[in-house]
Amino acid sequence: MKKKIYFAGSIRGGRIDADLYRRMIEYMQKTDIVLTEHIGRPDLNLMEQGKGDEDIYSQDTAWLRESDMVIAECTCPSLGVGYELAYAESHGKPCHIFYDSTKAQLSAMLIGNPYFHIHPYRVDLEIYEVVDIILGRQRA
Ligand code: 6K6
Repeated sequence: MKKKIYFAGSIRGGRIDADLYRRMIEYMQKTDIVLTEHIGRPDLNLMEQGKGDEDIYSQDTAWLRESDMVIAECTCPSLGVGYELAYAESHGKPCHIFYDSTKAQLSAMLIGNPYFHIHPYRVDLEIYEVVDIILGRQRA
């Protein structure tokens, strides 16, 4: 059965890592469903103009409840992603948090919470190895 993944990444917190989000989403989509594939889109700012904040909140919280797990990329700090992780925790969803340890220090409110699975990485390649394990994929 395909897993439903809620991918979380910064939007209003800054789009510096948008291309990394896109690569991670495409990698997960090889075998599973990413409910939030728009997070990796380069034209997201344009799309954002047409949507109200209340609609965004109710759609995203519905997707969080529907998801099998949350995978968050947290190198670029985002209030929205922090909120989503707390929301996912309160609904018992497994949460995997990636961050580039050469560029960022993760908040103590995430790294200090044993509920979260924390995955620091130094090069992007390490992300994909861990994603394979999380998604239960066989590696050749
Ligand atoms: C995008 C595409 C179409 O419409 C949009 C409008 N914006 C958002 N759409 C969906 N989710 C959003 C939007 N803005 C924030 N989020 C959610 O919050 C995402 O799931 C991200 O993981 C997180 C980012 O929060 P901020 O605080 O960095 O914006």
